Amino acid sequence: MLEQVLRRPQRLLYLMVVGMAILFLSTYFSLSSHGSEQLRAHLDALKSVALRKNGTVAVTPGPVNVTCASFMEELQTMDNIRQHAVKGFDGRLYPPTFYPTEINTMPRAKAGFVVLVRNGDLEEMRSSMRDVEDRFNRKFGYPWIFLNNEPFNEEFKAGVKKMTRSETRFGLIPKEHWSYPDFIDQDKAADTRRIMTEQRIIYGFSESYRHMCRFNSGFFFHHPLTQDLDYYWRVEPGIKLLCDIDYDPFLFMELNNIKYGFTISMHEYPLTIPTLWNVTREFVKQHPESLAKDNALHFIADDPKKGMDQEYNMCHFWSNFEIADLRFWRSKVYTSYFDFLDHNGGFFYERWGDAPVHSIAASLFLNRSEIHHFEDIGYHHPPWTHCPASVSKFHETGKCLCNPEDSADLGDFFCQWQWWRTSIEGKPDAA
Ligand SMILES: Nc1nc2c(ncn2[C@@H]2O[C@H](COP(=O)(O)OP(=O)(O)OP(=O)(O)O)[C@@H](O)[C@H]2O)c(=O)[nH]1
Ligand SMILES: [Mg+2]
Repeated sequence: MLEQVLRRPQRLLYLMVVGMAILFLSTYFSLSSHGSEQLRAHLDALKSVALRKNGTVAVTPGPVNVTCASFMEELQTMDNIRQHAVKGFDGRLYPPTFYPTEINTMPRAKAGFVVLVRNGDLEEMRSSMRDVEDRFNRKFGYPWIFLNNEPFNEEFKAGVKKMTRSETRFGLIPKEHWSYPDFIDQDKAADTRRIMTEQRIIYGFSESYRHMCRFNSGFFFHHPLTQDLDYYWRVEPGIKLLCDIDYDPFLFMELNNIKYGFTISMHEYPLTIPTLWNVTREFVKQHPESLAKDNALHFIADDPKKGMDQEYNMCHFWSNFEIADLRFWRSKVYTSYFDFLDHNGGFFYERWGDAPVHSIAASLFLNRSEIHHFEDIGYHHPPWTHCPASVSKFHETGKCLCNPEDSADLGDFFCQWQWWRTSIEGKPDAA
């Protein structure tokens, strides 16, 4: 070998070039934490270049073709379609298949669905995903991030993966985000649960419900799997989407500088939060600069002249649906507020929900313009529904399957008119 190289020194040059190339490639993929994903992404990119050139590629098995927008433009006549048709599993000719996410070449926001869920909720979760995918995500391809206080089992992972073509992530919640902090007196917490059980307060008996509310109030936005996201959409098992969503709500948030979006608002049960408002007022007294200049206080308090010197009217955004900006929850003002509440102990000594905590924070620390009611997103979480009002925009157009008369907007229990009186958009037109 050495002799051969010495006889022809140019071979040494070839050997060095090949060696350097191998070294470069292996360093590139091993240094990156996502080496294999990057490799796959590169291969996918190469594949899509090939697709753009060739128009369509048959993927076996079955009559599945992949195509892109420019290729679609060429498919104008039956002859074109026949040319590009593919023989399917049954021997029939199939016109090219298209994936809406690929045709939609708009940039995406740094966003995803964040779901807190138990293994036992698999079927309800799959049902929620079916709606979210069909009504929205099959056109946009945002990832699903599942979080749990116990490890997800293989059945759950396989079951939800089957509901989407998008990326799925599965995260375990760190112990310190789902347990008693050392400043909490656990005997006192147990006493509260006993008293609230006697008083038949909803979820008053439940320890896990309190951990869930505390986690949703203070920690999900710190989870490592959410760190690359700016926006999230909270999805729960067993919900329904009732209207097509044909635009990207995350980009909508970004375009309009919106930090918090909701669909349904209602009153909280006062017995679950006896001291939350007083503790909040104490926080604001200590941090007056935390109040936004044009805040939405009028949503949560009835007299605009009285500022913080009045009672909380119990209105809150129903947080089982949220499209919001994670950077707001990670901000100094919100994290200081959460820490203040947490040290007060009301998540355990009372039964503070994440809905009033999020809602009070958004209403005080954000400007009105930074909060949005997604009037156009028809949504159902048992037992309540939001159905868009405008017949001409949402019902005669075939977008929605719901009855505006069933919408949880009016009636004393709900807080939609408190929002309309506060918001910049006001009440939507029913025509
Ligand atoms: N992993 C995990 N998720 C939970 C637990 N408890 C509740 N969740 C999730 O937390 C969210 C809220 O819980 P829910 O039980 O729906 O509470 P809720 O919406 O206030 O009450 P419902 O009206 O009964 O739906 C849902 O996404 C649940 O899947 C729990 O102990 N572990
Ligand atoms: Mg729920």
